[in-house]
Amino acid sequence: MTTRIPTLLLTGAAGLLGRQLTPALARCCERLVRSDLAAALQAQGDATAVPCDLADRAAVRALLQGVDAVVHLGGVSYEKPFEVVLDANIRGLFHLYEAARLAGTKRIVFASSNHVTGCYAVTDHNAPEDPPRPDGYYGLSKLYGEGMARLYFDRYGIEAVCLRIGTATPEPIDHRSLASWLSPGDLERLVLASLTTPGVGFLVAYGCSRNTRRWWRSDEAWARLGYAPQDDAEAYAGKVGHITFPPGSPMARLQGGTFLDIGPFDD
Ligand code: NAI
Ligand code: 15L
Repeated sequence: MTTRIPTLLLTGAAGLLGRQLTPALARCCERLVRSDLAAALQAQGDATAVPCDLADRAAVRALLQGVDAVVHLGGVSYEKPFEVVLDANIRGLFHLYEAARLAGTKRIVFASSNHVTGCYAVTDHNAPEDPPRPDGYYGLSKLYGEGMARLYFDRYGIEAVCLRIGTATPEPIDHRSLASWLSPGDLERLVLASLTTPGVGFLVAYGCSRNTRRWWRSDEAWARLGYAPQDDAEAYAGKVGHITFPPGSPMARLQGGTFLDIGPFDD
């Protein structure tokens, strides 16, 4: 993979991170194709992107035509009932990977999530190779996405970097994110490294800054990517450190935070 990608597809382009990453992604390719749900694009007044529902197999096949690499951000980004997660994150991943195989796409950078391991304790220091412990249907769907990426690398050679992103916000928002924060600058560095590092094969990495309080031991994966985070949430400890969850609650005990307070979804 050269450092300047001929055609790069960004899904979830109308979302928070999609909008944030667009300028940097545009610089690292010859042609950036941005896509999202029609309604999301309309809400942004965005007429230049390609509307596509990931649940629509034919539309996803058309979208991937001529695409060399993908930054896949599209999908449900929060804990929801299984049926809500199903179309975008389960069916959608299948459609994306099948379309990528048919189109000869070389690499997919997948926005996985820390919620793949959200049931680890806040006192744990887990690494990508430790057993998954999803904290809900959303986290489980991201684990499925990582499995899909592994399968399509092993069988069809599509390179994959699965980024278990922490809390990607302009600044840390609470006590929890003093551990999980991924700063905007580090997000950009991590995604660009995931796209352009040669011979990456298949890799799962956590996505956080060099936070003093970080839970995740991702140094090996970061070294393979040449990702050196530059920001530390500790600088915000005085500002947000007092924003905590009820002591002893699952939110306070487990890494997934507020997601542990959502569900079960009884009819
Ligand atoms: P977001 O919710 O702002 O953006 C997701 C985009 O996906 C939305 O624009 C939405 O319209 C689109 N989408 C939803 N269903 C779709 C479908 N069926 N077909 C096509 N597009 C669909 O989320 P955000 O914050 O920008 O996150 C981007 C990705 O990164 C998501 O996959 C999320 O799960 C992941 N992530 C984000 C984190 C964060 O801190 N923002 C942390 C961990 C993971
Ligand atoms: C995620 O996976 C979500 O997409 C994002 O909205 C945040 O909640 C983040 O995790 C987090 O854990 O802070």
